[in-house]
Amino acid sequence: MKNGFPDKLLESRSIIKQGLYALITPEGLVNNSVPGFENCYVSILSSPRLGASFVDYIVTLYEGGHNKERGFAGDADVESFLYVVEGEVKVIAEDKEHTFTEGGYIYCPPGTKMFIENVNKGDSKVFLYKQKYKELEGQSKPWLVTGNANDIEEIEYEGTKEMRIKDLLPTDFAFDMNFHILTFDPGAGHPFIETHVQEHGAYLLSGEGVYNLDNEWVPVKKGDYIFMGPYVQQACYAVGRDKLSYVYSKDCNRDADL
Ligand code: UGY
Ligand code: MN
Repeated sequence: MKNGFPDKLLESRSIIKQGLYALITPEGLVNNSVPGFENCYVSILSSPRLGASFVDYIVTLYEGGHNKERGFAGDADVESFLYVVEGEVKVIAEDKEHTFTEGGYIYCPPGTKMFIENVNKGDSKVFLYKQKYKELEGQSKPWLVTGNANDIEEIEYEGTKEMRIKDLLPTDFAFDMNFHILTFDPGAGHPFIETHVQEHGAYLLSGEGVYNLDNEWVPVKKGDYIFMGPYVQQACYAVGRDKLSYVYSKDCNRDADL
């Protein structure tokens, strides 16, 4: 449910550039009825319709909300990932039960479904992802991974101590993508404007900043979502008093297709 009739002119910070980049702010999100999700507010963020090769979702699970019957993803060639933004969720995958609080995450390899349930007294919020897994000849398959970002040590990014990264998944060729968390101290920024073949879907966990997307500087803050397509220029500065941090996906460990 949104806020009813507005008392001001309608406005939006969202920017959509199909295939290039998108900033999607929380005010514009709508509920998508996705089979399997019960008592949840599900917003599809990136998708192939936007030009992404993956699908991202931000899902609020209301008290008792779940996807525990049909399950999420799990097609033979589809891998998936869940990150808990707030609350507490139970996930059953490969017949094992896991409970995750804020910062908790699970990666499910191709063919593994996730059965998700909110076990918090109030709402829980999760960032979800799925994409087609790209096999590598002679390489073993990826495996189920669980963890909590709060237990992972930060590493300086490209020699910048004010900007730090965490790798959430193993750096192993079995995996064709990784999830990371980048954190910027107030005033810190990328050491250079990146231009690379990989795509990102990023959910802002804290802080405020200005983000360079295709050489346009746009204000961003906690709760925003950014899609960055292949080769789009990208970098940011953290502004304000809090650290800016975001969790994001990045394809890796594979050659470019011809
Ligand atoms: O890993 C990355 O490519 C990351 N530094 N990109 C980004 O923050 N936009
Ligand atoms: Mn990047």
